[in-house]
Amino acid sequence: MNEDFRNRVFTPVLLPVGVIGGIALFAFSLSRVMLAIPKTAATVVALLIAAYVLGVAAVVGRKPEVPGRALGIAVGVGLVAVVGAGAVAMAMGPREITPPTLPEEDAEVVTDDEEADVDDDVAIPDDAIEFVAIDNFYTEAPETVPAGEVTFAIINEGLAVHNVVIEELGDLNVVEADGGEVDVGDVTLEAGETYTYYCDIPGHRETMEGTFEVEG
Ligand SMILES: [Cu+2]
Repeated sequence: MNEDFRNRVFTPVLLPVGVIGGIALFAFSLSRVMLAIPKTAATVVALLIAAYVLGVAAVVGRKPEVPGRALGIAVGVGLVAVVGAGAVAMAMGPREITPPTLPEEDAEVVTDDEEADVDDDVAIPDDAIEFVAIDNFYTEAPETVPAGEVTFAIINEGLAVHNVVIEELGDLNVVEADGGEVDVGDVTLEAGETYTYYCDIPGHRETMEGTFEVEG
């Protein structure tokens, strides 16, 4: 190499640009390879490359005994190999990357916007007056009820506990069920009366209150 060219162009410009470009090309190609091959293979490749880099470093450490040309060839061969593999990998495209799967949610666990499955441990008589509750509303409640002794049933499709309390009967708690549960209870009602029912769980009455009339 011409001495003048080496001092004015090669050492200050071409060498650094070449080294930086080579590193960038190496990193890019390697990333393509890593994305294309299976995970376990990527680990093996990474180990091999680490070994290769250590090998080159060891050679550099013994540089006085190793001709610069041999070192250049060793680095060049490694670079060409990785870049070549990178080109192949790019042609293949990345492997299917599947996101880590979260553990299946426990079927028993329900989130706020899901309704609990009501289990029917308690049998509801056919003639029962049904109240269906969620958090915090009655989605079903009677408007008229027969007089005399009647059976109330609460079907709690919410998560919180809900009940049906009748104000005119000394705030009698007729039925109460935890989330996903059912409860049945009897109550005696006067003909022609209007009763106010509500849920007496603190804070619930605001949205869980209504009236029904007893047939007379
Ligand atoms: Cu309630």
